[in-house]
Amino acid sequence: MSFLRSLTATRAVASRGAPSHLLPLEPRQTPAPCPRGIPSRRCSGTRYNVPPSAEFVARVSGIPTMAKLPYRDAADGLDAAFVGVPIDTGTSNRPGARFGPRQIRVESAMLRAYNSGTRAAPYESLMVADIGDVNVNVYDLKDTCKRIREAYRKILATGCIPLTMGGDHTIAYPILQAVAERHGPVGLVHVDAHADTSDVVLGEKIGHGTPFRRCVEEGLLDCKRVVQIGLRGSGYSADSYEWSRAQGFRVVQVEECWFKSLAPLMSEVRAQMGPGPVYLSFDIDALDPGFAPGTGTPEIAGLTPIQGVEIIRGCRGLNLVGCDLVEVSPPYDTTGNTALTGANLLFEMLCVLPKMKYY
Ligand SMILES: [Mn+2]
Repeated sequence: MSFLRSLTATRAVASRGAPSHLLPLEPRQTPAPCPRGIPSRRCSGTRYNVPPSAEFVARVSGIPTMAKLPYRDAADGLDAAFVGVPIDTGTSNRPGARFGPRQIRVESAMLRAYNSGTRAAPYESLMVADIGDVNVNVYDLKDTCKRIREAYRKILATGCIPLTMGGDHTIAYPILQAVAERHGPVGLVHVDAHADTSDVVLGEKIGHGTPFRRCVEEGLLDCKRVVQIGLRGSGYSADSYEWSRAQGFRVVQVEECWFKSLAPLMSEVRAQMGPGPVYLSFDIDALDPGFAPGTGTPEIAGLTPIQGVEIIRGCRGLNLVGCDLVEVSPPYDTTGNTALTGANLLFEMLCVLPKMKYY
């Protein structure tokens, strides 16, 4: 039984009060149009995929796709797609991010269809689905990068905006190769505890500490339109972010974020980004490990989830061409709250994509 058939059948049952196994499946019905100005989970345009509401379909039932959306095996016909990239081969410390996409999908069962804070209606605005995972090579990071680049070329060629579930931060490099191939050098909103601009680590050029160095070398970024937010932790020299600043990046160390709303910062970031294409890369370790302990390289005194949400909501109006949420490591996430936070941040990203309808 397909998602929509199941949803339709369950809705029909809910309205009649009889158990579903006693009733034949009904043909797909057209949901009622929304009364003007009154959004409801039960009524949304048929043009779009709409996840089943937990009012009618048990949250814990079904195969866990991101946000309970239908699964598709390709991006054709989609405006936006959730994609998993399950690797941790690039991780320097705690492993486990290869399980990130799977756990984010499980915890995403809590997500509902509307954004209560911003009144965004993503499933009345965009055709969205979960298109599964890139088939990575867990034995070979360079081959994995090639596979990611090729997979994202195909996704982007359809005009679909990828919302990526990591996976360690290495994946941002091949994703941005594909993004820049399509859009040219992009602006970057990079939220992270670390700059990820190392040159060589243990003799290797590819890893989760090097992606943005590689991106600059290959001209994938419009360096005057790059901001790094939340950077902190001990460094290999006194000025850990000198290289970033020398490229023209704006660096916002975490100390500049403590004890305050980041809404004013994001107003400046929007001015910095302008109308050009922008990629949003959010490492969950930007958040304080008290909130998000399930990650590979935690650093204390980080951002709050509120500040994380402010950053993403502050990207509303930007020409976003792709987003990722990386470094969720379920083995270190004993409560599931890191993956839950990741799922919610991905939903917030969906809710600021271009062409979003807000009530
Ligand atoms: Mn990172």
